[in-house]
Amino acid sequence: MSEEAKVVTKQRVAGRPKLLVRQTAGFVYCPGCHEPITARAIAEVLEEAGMGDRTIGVFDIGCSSFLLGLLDIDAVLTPHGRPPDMATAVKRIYPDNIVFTVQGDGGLLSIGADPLLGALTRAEKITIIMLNNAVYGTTGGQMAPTSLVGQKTTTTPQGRDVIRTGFPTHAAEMISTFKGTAYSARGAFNNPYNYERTRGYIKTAFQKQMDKVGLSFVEILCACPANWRLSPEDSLKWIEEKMLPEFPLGEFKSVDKIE
Ligand SMILES: Cc1ncc(C[n+]2csc(CCOP(=O)(O)OP(=O)(O)O)c2C)c(N)n1
Ligand code: SF4
Ligand SMILES: [Mg+2]
Repeated sequence: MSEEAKVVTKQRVAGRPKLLVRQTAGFVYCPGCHEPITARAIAEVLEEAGMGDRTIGVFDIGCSSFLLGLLDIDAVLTPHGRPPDMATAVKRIYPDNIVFTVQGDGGLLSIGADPLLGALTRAEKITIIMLNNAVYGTTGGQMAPTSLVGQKTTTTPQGRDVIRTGFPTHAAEMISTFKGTAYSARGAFNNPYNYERTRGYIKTAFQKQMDKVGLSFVEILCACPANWRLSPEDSLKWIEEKMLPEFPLGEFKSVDKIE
């Protein structure tokens, strides 16, 4: 083997971030679920910033709560919907640490709408990460505020009907309208390019918090093959064809100062 080839062979292109806990006793997530990818993105960003020992994650009840076991950082688990309240307290006690929440779309936009509104109104210097899988995943795929018009869920078996149940909530756009919001973006994990982009959004959101600008928010479109009743591959198509037209990706607000 030539010297050049040896270098290429040894070059490491991917690996497990140190803050990502090796799963030895089985993996709780369903095959094809995108939620655990969030842990990898967070671990990579924190490792790069050298902030692993100065970050506190606040986790909600829901499938996202299992991220707590994937990340080697300090963490709190709250009652359902309460992470913004808990994160407010934690951040005020540890103002120089990164404090973030991870919540489902149900946990943030319906059950937890009140804590969200409070944190937005007070312009808390926390980061909220919301996993949008268009259903209540944990409890069996009921309609969430983000369910698409016509989407069949266990509580809308004929499809979401706008007369009875209204329209999907666009969290990233809504949160960007609050004065106290420093950053709001929407990403997805449906392909490597979008993974990189979304990791960048998380990095920027944490940076806005470290710069003490205001509240930062990242919404992430996540496949839930188990409740969508699709294969992991067809779930990627569903994101591409159904979710992306309704929930466009990008940054909706990014400011360095709130005045
Ligand atoms: C106050 C309260 N209401 C309802 C529940 C039941 N519950 C647990 S998880 C969940 C839905 C979670 O859905 P979502 O937040 O979208 O997270 P996902 O599982 O989809 O990631 C519900 C309704 C609860 N535990 N506590
Ligand atoms: S129910 Fe859905 S969100 Fe929960 S682990 Fe399974 S695929 Fe993921
Ligand atoms: Mg959900």
